Amino acid sequence: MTSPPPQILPGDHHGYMQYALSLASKSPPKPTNYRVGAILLDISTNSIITTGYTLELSGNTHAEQCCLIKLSEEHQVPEELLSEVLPQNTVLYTTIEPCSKRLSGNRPCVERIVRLANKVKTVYVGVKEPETFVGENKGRARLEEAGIKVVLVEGLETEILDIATAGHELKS
Ligand code: HJL
Ligand code: ZN
Repeated sequence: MTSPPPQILPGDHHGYMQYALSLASKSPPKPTNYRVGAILLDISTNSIITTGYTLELSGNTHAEQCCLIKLSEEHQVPEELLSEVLPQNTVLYTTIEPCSKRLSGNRPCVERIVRLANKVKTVYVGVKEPETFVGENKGRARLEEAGIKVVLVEGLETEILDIATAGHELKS
């Protein structure tokens, strides 16, 4: 379990990104991916729906994917049908932009989020994905095509990338 979040004021994107970063720092380092933290927030009530970080759950799991798997287990609803249980105004905070391609070939997080586009209105990202693993990430464009707004929250880039690449031999 994560420790309860500090009270973050509605619209404090920097505050939520900082909290997502604290989640990322719990992720075990792995040279072939990034340590990422993510939060799903109900903006109507300013309440956290769920959180996740890279490799939090067993298997090769991404932060955003962990958020969705945890919610799916909680509600006993398959991941692809989560839009049935998500609040009307859900937003996602993630320290690195959601992936559009994975070296492992697993389903990219962008596809998982696009399935929930009628509920997930905005994705706040702390940095664009560095090009180390999969070249240019098409995540932002794919989300925007699906009508999801993508907003870069500035100011934590250095810390986000430091935590994301901790344990990597060749830092990007
Ligand atoms: C995001 C994560 C995570 C990445 N990106 N947004 N959240 N690990 O939790 C993106 C990176 C992939 C590699 C390797 N990382 O993770 O491109 O093995 O981790 O499927 O492409 O792919 P796998
Ligand atoms: Zn991903």
